[in-house]
Amino acid sequence: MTITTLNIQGMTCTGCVNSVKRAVGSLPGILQTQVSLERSQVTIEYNPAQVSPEKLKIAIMDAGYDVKD
Ligand code: 9UX
Repeated sequence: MTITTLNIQGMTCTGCVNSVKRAVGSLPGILQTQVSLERSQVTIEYNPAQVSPEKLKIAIMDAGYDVKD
């Protein structure tokens, strides 16, 4: 398994946190998702055979948030 942390722009309330969690959680191969509103970060544990950082990024951007590299 692999863990990555992405920096998110545009999360302003706990509703946003839940939206990001839901968007990431809808992908295959996600084991655990932790979102920090304070740090504007999401930490995701995933199976690299099933999902890639690029797919994680696209899912978050589709949900309406920006991902900073
Ligand atoms: Mo809170 Mo975020 O009302 O997209 S859900 S601002």
